[in-house]
Amino acid sequence: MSATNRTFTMIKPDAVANGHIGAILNHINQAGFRIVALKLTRLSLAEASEFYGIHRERSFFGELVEYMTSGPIVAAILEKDHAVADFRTVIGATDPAKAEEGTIRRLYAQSIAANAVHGSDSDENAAIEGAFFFGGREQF
Ligand code: 3AN
Repeated sequence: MSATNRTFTMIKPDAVANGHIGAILNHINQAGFRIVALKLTRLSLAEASEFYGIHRERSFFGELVEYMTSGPIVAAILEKDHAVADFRTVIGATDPAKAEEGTIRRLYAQSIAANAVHGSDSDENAAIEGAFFFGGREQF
């Protein structure tokens, strides 16, 4: 997939369980992102460990993997100019208590671990993360 104008997101287990899929997808569309790929799925322990491999040495890695496998998630590839940076603005800070008013995490997140959504932190990771979940025929 082409980088620079695409990012990858997950609606995390807390937000799915709390019935926020529709509101969050609407928020994403209203912010000007086009949905390129979309699925409801559940990560295995092995998949979550691979996806978050960059955080393997962090103290919260076990908690993160356990949490991300606790229920279904929505995975999506999103398209917009400056997608990675603009989506980070739309979701807000990692800790929802520090996230700006009106951001997805401020509106829908529970805690720093259960923080409602993931957003890629670079074009390179957006491409890797999108390819982790979606084949070419699942991207539109
Ligand atoms: P972001 O998702 O804002 O880029 P990262 O990359 O620092 O944040 O962290 C990845 C994920 O790890 C976060 N989305 C969050 O779910 C979890 N996480 C980060 N810091 C903590 C922490 N101190 N305790 C528990 N989970 C954390």
